[in-house]
Amino acid sequence: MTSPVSYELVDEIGVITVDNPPVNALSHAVRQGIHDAIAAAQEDASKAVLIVCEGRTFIAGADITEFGKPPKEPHLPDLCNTIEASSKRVVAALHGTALGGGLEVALSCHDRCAVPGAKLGLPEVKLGLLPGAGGTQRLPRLIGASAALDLMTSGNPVDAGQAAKLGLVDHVVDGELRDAALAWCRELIAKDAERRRTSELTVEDVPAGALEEYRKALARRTRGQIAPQKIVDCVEAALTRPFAEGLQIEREKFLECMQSPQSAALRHMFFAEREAAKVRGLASDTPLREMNKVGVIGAGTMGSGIAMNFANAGMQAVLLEVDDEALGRGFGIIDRNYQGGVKRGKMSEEQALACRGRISGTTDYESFSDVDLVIEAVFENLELKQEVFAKLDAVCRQGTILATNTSYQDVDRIAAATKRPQDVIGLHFFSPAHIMKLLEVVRAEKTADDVLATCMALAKKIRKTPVVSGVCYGFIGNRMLGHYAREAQLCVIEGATPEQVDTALEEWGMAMGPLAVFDLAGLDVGYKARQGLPEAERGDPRAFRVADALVEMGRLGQKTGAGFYRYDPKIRQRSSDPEVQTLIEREAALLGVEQREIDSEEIVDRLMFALVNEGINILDEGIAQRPGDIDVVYVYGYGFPAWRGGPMHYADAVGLAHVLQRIREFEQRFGPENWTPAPLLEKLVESGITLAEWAKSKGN
Ligand code: 3H9
Repeated sequence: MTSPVSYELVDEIGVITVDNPPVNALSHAVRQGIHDAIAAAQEDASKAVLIVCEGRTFIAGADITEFGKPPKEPHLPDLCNTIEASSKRVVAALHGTALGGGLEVALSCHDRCAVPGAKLGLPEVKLGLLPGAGGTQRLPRLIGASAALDLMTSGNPVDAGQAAKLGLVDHVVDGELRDAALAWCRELIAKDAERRRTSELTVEDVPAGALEEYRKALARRTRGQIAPQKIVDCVEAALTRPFAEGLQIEREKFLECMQSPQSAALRHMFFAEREAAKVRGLASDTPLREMNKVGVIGAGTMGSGIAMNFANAGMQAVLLEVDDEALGRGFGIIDRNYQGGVKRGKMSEEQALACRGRISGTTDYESFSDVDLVIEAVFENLELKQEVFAKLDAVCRQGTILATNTSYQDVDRIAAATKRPQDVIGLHFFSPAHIMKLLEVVRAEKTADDVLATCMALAKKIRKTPVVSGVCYGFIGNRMLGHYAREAQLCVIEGATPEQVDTALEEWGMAMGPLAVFDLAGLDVGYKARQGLPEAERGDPRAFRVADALVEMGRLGQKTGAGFYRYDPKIRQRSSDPEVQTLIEREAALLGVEQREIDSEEIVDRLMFALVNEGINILDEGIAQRPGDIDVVYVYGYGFPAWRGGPMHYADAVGLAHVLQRIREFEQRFGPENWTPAPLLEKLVESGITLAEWAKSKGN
């Protein structure tokens, strides 16, 4: 097998070229190749060595697919030490994304140059890890402890310009990288510039107590996660111990992270997100429809946010409303969102203006005669949506993709309102639509392959994470949420306070407890959705008694200053409300439910296993393609902690047998209406395989 690393002498410079597509990850063959080339350079006529990569990027990190397999020499930390110890100057030439182990290789080089567009970062924390090839020891020595901590605990990259300011890059090159880097190497040789080994630098001290302060703030920001604090431990070692000892400490902490369930969950999420973008049975060469101009119907919070996504990606967006007043309100939302983005440093004033300039308004359906895609975001009502689609069928040119942003309605029935059901699809955005990453792409019975392929590609263009769902009430996310929401509210009727339920889930890792989420979304949303359903389909009436009563009292959630909680009008902080407690007790008495103490374990298990059980039904019915897709939906759309890997990964992690046992207990205690074990769960437990193994056996 040919090596992915080649070595050649170009005049007096030994050039090491890594060519390991797609991202030049440091597989064993790459490590070996660099190691051999550095050894060769010690013996030949080279005066300096250049490490450069082919393809779209410099080395983007260790090869994650090798994690968990028996490690093979040369190990990456040793390779980095070998590079740094080289008797010949070693220069790294960076382009694309120099990440993780890739940046650690660059840090062990004596000089670094980069093209202006290069991004440099240590994203290990996003995989539940820490930089494990000397990064935690070299980075603070090079750029100072404080900047190093920020870079490593956030995992976010910096561009070449910022990197140069930090001292992470020595030279930003113009023109073609390889030639420019060779020219710079010649300059360094000619100047006989001092060779700097990062490990020999001293770390500038930090003020007393600064690390402790940093730890506390970090703990608040990264609640529940272990890797960020271990990064601080390593930086502390860099500040207080000799380099070699620091490396040892880094190694220990790296291995602890690598073996942690948190890292397993985050690595699962990394691959699940990429898998989710692939649609089973869809040929990779499916032609894509051209997408330049998008129409959006409805300029409420949702429609306005949706339009911004396309404008931000450089596309034209036309917003349609019933009259100018409604359009004005929509543009008001858009302007506030852009101003907020500028204030938070997400974009410059000029960028915001340019994006805003790509959104126009109309009150006339005829304006949609030349759009490539329409997304309908009107009120959740099937008849209304069918009317809208019939109108679109009349005005849009052939080939326009007609999408609905419905959260619940039957996309097949919406498609049937047109004469072109093959062009109809669901594109379910999550609120706030210009921020939330998840996009459920609902494949209806007759959706054409090229429509689906185009929407998946479009999702990437507007920086969303798409997950394909089949048609059912609520699709993947909201169908499962219905079960989670039911248990949250039953816990309340049975005696837990709203605060207790939310705190239990938040301490477990959810971004926000369920009842606080309902208050944020508006209790009237669920209320109206229930009113739109036949009584038999509304679910357990005991579950919604309190929420319905709150709506009838005018307590719609945060927007009215009160819902399950009372809200401080200035800072929107929630506080328990005795009035709600009285209401709960009254409703429980009316329902004949005897209230009792409920502990956090029961609350968490009931909510989580309700999610898991329905998720498994969804898989069994083929609504979701694979368990990882469900995890992506929950992590990117519902505030599920990524470090727990989504509900399906969580079920595998705690053991499906345990999940089934708990569900059977709940069936005994609370009845089979709400608690019937998913048949696939029973089958998997019987055959002793995990959901991940089951998915693999199905070719996922
Ligand atoms: C580390 O370095 C540990 C060290 O500190 C210590 C060790 C001792 N390995 O994302 P894309 C695959 S930890 C293996 O769609 P993009 C990916 O699965 C690592 N495979 O492209 C996908 O495969 P497929 C620290 C990898 O252009 C394909 O490449 N580094 C790796 O949107 C294309 O990926 C990171 O965490 C990898 N490291 O984004 C960086 N990376 O086509 C992780 C990617 O079969 N990577 N693949 O689905 C990324 O952030 C993005 O992939 C990147 C490109 C920004 C590089």
